[in-house]
Parts: sequence; C-alpha cells; structure tokens
Amino acid sequence: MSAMEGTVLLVSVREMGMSDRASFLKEAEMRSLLSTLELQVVYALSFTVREKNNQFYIGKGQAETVKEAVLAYSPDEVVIDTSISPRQESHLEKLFEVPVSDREAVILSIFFQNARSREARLQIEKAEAEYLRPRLADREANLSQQRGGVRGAKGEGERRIELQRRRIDERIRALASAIQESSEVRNIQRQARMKAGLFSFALVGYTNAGKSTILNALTDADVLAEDKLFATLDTVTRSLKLPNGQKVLLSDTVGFISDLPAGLVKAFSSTLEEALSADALIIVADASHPDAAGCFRNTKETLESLNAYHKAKILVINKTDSIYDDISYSYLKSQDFIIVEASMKEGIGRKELLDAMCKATDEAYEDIEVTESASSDIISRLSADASIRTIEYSDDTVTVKARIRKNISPKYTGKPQPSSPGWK
Ligand SMILES: Nc1nc2c(ncn2[C@@H]2O[C@H](COP(=O)(O)OP(=O)(O)OP(=O)(O)O)[C@@H](O)[C@H]2O)c(=O)[nH]1
Ligand SMILES: [Mg+2]
Repeated sequence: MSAMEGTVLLVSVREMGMSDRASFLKEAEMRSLLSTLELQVVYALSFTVREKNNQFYIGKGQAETVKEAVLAYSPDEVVIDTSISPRQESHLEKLFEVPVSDREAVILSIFFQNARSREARLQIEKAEAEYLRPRLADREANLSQQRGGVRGAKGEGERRIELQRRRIDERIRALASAIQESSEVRNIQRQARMKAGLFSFALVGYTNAGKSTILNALTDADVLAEDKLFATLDTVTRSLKLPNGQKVLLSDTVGFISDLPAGLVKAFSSTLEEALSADALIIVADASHPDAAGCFRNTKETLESLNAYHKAKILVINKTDSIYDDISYSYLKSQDFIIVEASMKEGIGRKELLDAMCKATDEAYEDIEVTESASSDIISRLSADASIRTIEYSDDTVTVKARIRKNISPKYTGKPQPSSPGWK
C-alpha cells in the first residue's frame, strides 16, 4: 500500500439514506486524499449500496460494472471509498485483476509518505503491519481452498504465508517496544517542561486547517505547512512570549479526519496524548472548507472521545480570506469559545490570537506577594517558578510581588487552591 502510484479508478460508495451533499463532500475529500498521494483519478463511479454483499461489499452487478471500467481505462489500481474486509478486498482484486485499496489503505499510505521522524515511522509501520496481517491470513485461506488437496494437507504456499505471518507478529512486537521506548523519552521531556511550570497550548483540528501555519506565524518553528492532508504527523513544541510577558508553550500535532481508521488512532495515540496534555487547546477551523461545520463537529467528537474537549478555550476560524459558505461560518462564530477570526497565511488575526491566549492564561495565573527575611533565597526560588514583578527591601525583610501559576502558588502562600476542571 505504501507503493501506491499512478492512476486510480475511484469507486464512491453511497450508503442508504446519505444526502447528495454528504456524498459530494465525501467524494471531494477522497479526491484530496488521492491528490495528496499524487494519484490521478482516470475514472470515477458512484454506487448506492442497499445491502452489503458478503463477497464484494458492493453488489455483484456493480462489481461487474467496475470490471468493465477497469478494462476500458486500465487504472493502476481501484480505490473504494469505504472500509471493506480483507476478504472482500481479495475477491475484488481477483475480479478486477488490479490492486484494490480502501479508505484506510489510502490514509495509511499518506501517513507512510509523510512520516519523517523516527517515532512517526515506527507508529505508521506498526499500523501498516497490523493492517496487512489479516490480509495475509485471508490469502492463506484462499490458498488452502486452491491447494488444500487430499485431507487438507498444507500446501507450500500456505506454509510460506504462515512463516510470513509469524514474521509480521515479531515485527509488530519489536515496533511496539521501540514505540514504548521513545514515548518514555518523550514523557520525561514532557515532565521536565511541566516542572518548568509553563502554561501550554496545543493546536488541534481537522487536517489542512492551518495549524502548522499558525505555529510558524507565532514562533520561529519553521515546520512544514502545505496544501496536503496530514502534512504534520509529529508533535512539535515551541515556546513564545505573549504580549503580557508570559512565556508559554505551543504545540502543533497530527490533524483529524472523519472516519479516521481505528488502527491509526491507536498508532498515534501517544503522539496525540502528548498534545492533549496541554493546559488549553486552540481549535483551528478552516472557513474555506466546503464542510467547515462538519469538520468542526468531527474535531469536537474526536476531542470528546479523547476526553479533552473541555480543555478547548480558543477557536481560530482560519482562512477567512476564502470563506466557502456563510452558514458554516456563522455556525462556527456561534461556538462558545474565545473566537479569533483569522487569515493566518497573511498574518491577519495574529495579534488577536496572541491576545486571546493572554486571556486564556489569565484564568490560570494569579498575583502573589511574599515577604521573607532579607537573607532568604526567596528571589531565586520564585524566579524559577514565576515572573517577578517587584522586589522591595525594608530593614531585614524582602517583599516580592510575582505572577505565578495557581497550581504552584500554594508553595509560597501556603493557601490551598480550589481546583477547577480543565486547569492543572
Ligand atoms: N487561503 C488560506 N490558506 C491558508 C491560510 N492559512 C493556511 N493556509 C494554507 O492551508 C494549507 C494547510 O496549512 P497547514 O498549516 O499545513 O495546515 P495543518 O492544519 O497544519 O495541516 P496538516 O498538518 O496537514 O493536518 C497550506 O497550503 C497553507 O498555506 C489562510 O489563512 N488562508
Ligand atoms: Mg500541519
């Protein structure tokens, strides 16, 4: 699947009851996924599936129609825009005599193509091996039928596949332990950052919304931002100083998409977890997307399933230079967040976003005043945890005014803080 190239015959599947608009949007999204892979769609067919066919998923007659189109257009492969079982895939391949990929395989290929860091590579390799494993088993079943022979004696091919399957299992185990190791390293780094007490924000949202563009606009991160889906697969964190002098952390991470394959969610869960451990989330929405409202709802559901939606504080409505439709736009504006309208590519909304971030951090900080003996090391202790505003000496005492995270202040004031949900 990582070697997808060339031309594609696209089969869109319309489930019963799906509206024209929903099926148009679904096909448009699949086309952007394919163009991210630089695959050219030579022909497209769309079918309504009334009842899933065990053998082919689509109906037998529909499969015959695809076969005719395959003969007429000779694509390098057929992409079917839904999730099909390994067995259905293998039946379709046998009928069409070209490789068949489903939506999960397409997204896996994009992740595979875009994975740059060692950790992203490990995660995607594991997801790919897990995707392939049942497909091997299925080929084995086909082979048994063909070569089972007398009393089901094992054929040569079948034995070879068993061996391959064992190798895949070993590979999955090795990858899992390598991922575990690198996620432990990241955890240590994360704990060090948390200890530093810096307030952290994570940029989240649908793929291609402009998260990396925002990280670049606010810091000197210089991460890749391009008009491709899933350009970012790694969490990148940078620090920046807000207009109120507060130093904070900002992370960029992998984007969401509707029906993200479960295998990929699992594969990237440790990367996502890191981003979602931030103190506050900045949801980025793309106003130029034909289904901006749907993408926002998907982001909301994804965050809810990861138990992180309550952390969202700011909604950046990006790409307001090319708003697609006013209904989605008004829907986004009506959300209950600090709203920033932006065209980040041109730097519009940059200042408003920084101000919104100040506002979001305000809730988590407080001003304290500590008086200690002039000979104490209070200044050096406090400067590690807080921004010092003023220092006043009188006789043998020193009074320091400082701005500090609410969760750290009890260390100096002795007052326990009421905990509020969503804030560390
Ligand atoms: N028209 C317009 N395009 C923008 C704006 N901001 C970003 N873009 C473009 O949108 C595309 C995607 O931007 P990225 O920053 O890579 O988006 P992302 O959310 O990081 O995407 P992934 O990492 O792929 O999930 C790029 O081609 C950007 O140049 C904007 O304000 N207006
Ligand atoms: Mg990105």
